Amino acid sequence: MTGAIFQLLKNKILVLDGAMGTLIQSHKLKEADYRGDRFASHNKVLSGCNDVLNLTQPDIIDGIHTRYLEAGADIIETNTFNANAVSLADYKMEGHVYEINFQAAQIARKLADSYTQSNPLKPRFVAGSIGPTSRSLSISPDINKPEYRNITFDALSDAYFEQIKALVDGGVDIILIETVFDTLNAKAALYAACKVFEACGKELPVIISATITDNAGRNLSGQTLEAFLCTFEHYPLLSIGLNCAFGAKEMYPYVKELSELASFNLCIYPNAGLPDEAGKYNETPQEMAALIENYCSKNIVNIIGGCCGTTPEHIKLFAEISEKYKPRQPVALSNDLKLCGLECINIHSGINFVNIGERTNVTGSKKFSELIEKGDFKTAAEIARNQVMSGAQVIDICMDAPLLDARQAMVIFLNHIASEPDIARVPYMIDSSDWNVITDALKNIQGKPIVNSLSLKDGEAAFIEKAKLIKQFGAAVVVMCFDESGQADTFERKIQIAGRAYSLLTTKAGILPQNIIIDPNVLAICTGTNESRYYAHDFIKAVRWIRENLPHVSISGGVSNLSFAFRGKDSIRAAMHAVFLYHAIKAGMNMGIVNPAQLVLYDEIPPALREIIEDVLFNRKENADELLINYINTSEYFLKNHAVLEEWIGWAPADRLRHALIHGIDKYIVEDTLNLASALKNPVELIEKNMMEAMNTVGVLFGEGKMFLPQVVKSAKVMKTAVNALMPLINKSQGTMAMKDKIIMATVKGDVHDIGKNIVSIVLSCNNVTVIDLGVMVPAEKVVEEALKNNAMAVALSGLITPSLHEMVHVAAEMEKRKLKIPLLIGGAATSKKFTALKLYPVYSGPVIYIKD
Ligand code: THG
Repeated sequence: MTGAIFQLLKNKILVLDGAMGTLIQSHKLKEADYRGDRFASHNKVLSGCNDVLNLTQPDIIDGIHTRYLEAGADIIETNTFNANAVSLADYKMEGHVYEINFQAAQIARKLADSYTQSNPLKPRFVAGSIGPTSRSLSISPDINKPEYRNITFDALSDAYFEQIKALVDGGVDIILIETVFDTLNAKAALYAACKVFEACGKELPVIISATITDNAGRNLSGQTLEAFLCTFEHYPLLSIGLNCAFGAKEMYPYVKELSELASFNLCIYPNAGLPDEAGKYNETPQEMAALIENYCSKNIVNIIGGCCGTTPEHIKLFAEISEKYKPRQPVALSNDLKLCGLECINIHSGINFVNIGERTNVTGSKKFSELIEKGDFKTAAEIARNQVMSGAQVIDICMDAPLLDARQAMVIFLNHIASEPDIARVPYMIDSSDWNVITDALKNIQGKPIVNSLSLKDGEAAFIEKAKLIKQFGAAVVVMCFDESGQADTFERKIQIAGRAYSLLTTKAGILPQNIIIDPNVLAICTGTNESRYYAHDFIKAVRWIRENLPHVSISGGVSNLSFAFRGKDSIRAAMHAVFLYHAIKAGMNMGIVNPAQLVLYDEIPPALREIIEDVLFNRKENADELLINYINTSEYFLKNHAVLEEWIGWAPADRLRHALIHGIDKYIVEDTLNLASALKNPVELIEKNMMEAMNTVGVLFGEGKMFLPQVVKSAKVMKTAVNALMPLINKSQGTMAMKDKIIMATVKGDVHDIGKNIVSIVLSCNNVTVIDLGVMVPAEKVVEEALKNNAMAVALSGLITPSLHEMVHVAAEMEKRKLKIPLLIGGAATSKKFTALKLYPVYSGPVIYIKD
């Protein structure tokens, strides 16, 4: 039966039922009805406790299911949304969880079976409804105590276990984890479901359905839809979904987005419109059916149904619609490593390097360690923030220190930073040699983190067992090249262990290769031992072998380990790291634990020093170590130490501006920009000449692999700061000339890049155009609405990444649909003349113009 529904969904859109609560309300039940005979003397008010009705008014629940089955629902939901111990405690009914769920499942089971029997061609299914409870694992209920939670992962998953066990015993076909406002709560539910499946010896299909609570398309705990999806991609869900919160109309852009991303079926069951002033959902069956038909006709859904305010009349129309259209085809799961915190990063082959901030590590930073020991988590969080601001795309968090309760420190720190969106945005790497610290961490992180690390040092059995748990939590994993006989320090040992670990993880633990990160051990060089002369080169050779022989893995390492012999000499260490990374990245290393604030450019290192470092790394000269130490002791580069990195401060303003842009340093950028602009009649010249020249250099360096993406992003951020500082001057230089025409500008949905667009916007402003800049991640519907509302003379779209092209086609089609005739201007790195001509021109009948620069 359970495989049947997967099969059925390949060819058919299935219909889920409508609201339970709305129909219960229509019975206008009184307190005495809720209580029935059974709970007549219960010591707490029961009105509103819909779940208890399974025991006290089973006929009413039976009747509601019957109406939905009659209407044509393929799947009916048990009346158990709040039937867990946490929620039922509000009514002092927590002692009846098992009974309520079992009974609810039985009521639905019997009806579904009898309908299936009477028409075997239309099998009916029962989904056990699991609500989110009113508590959140990711959000503190007390703003003064960001690390505080009113429930733990274990307590919540225990409560879910009890509920799910009863539902399974009662005979449900599907586990439906719905109205997810906090992804960590849903993780606890899925974790419990897996435990139940293990206990019962059978696995049921699972659906997880999120509810979006803001217009940015995020859930309450701040995750984007893409991150929400990424969190569950390790599990073979029957379907991912969206329910509640919005009506079918408002849900459109989010359904579209999920439909383009999800490798699962997609289930939607919106409310009957938005609530009116009385909180009632009034969209009629016909109105809502038209919107649902729009989804079906576009083939972007697999399961349709209704949430708040929907009735059997709605479902009847949905059932008719579902017969007319083919279901959506799920997207193939990619081979890219995807990670997420509140936001998702997709480490595809176009990204040459991901940097992981090393400073939130008690053994790697004295400052961090002191703060954690003092219990000053707030200031410790600033170190995390600094890492992210300096370009870390992941942060490595380590609390392993002899005098610290690492488990406790890890959980407090994680909960603390969970309420800092500019930190929690990025995925975490949990760095510990204590397995308990890792499992505690996994229970306190929403999104998809990296476990750092597993190794074969305790043998295969322990390795596989831990790997399976990591898989269950959906994390990626770093494998250190250690085995039963210790650390791999030669090329041969590194690749032997890497290959062995890869094959065990993929064949015995079911981990996908893209979720494996191999760390071939960066070891300290120049330590005086003969072995250390080979460490760097063997690492780089191992990287190349792994890249060529272990498909789809990532390769990482603790880069700062390399230069331990030069502790305290930060500028020389930074130079060594830069040269090392330049070669390791070329060989295929795509991630590294680094201090992102201290990355320097390969090209900026004095050639003589670069050559000496390369002699050391590749063991090219007998006395290479000596030469390096000599250089350090005598050269200006070292003598100046930090000063060398700040030498540019004495340069002429235009050179300073250029340096700051290329290096992504925002410290003096406003001051320098304003200074230079004040000498110009037309401040725009500063952008057109100096700034664009610097940004072109960044582009060239990036193209040559001499800058990593995070560095480019840092440069772009500084560019933006500079442009913002110029804005008031530019506005002033235009005087009070009246603005004549309006242009709508937007970076399309799914894309956040807007530096280029902002520059274009300034240039246009200087030419007497009123620019209405809608910002980034703008849905097509919004672009068109604003264009109509403002009677715009043109729409200009920008996009930097490839998926944006697809979105632009969508905008063009939307403009055509709404009968716009104004020019559509297209720009941004991902776009081209060819794309504009072949993909956009045919879709839109107004002028379509590609803007190169
Ligand atoms: N592989 C994996 N994980 C790792 C490592 C690795 N985690 C830890 C470590 N190695 C990577 N992290 C660091 C962090 C800091 C330093 C080195 C490696 C470092 N810190 C300065 C020092 O000790 O001199 C601290 C200076 C200060 O106190 O500010 O060098 O290889 N998977």
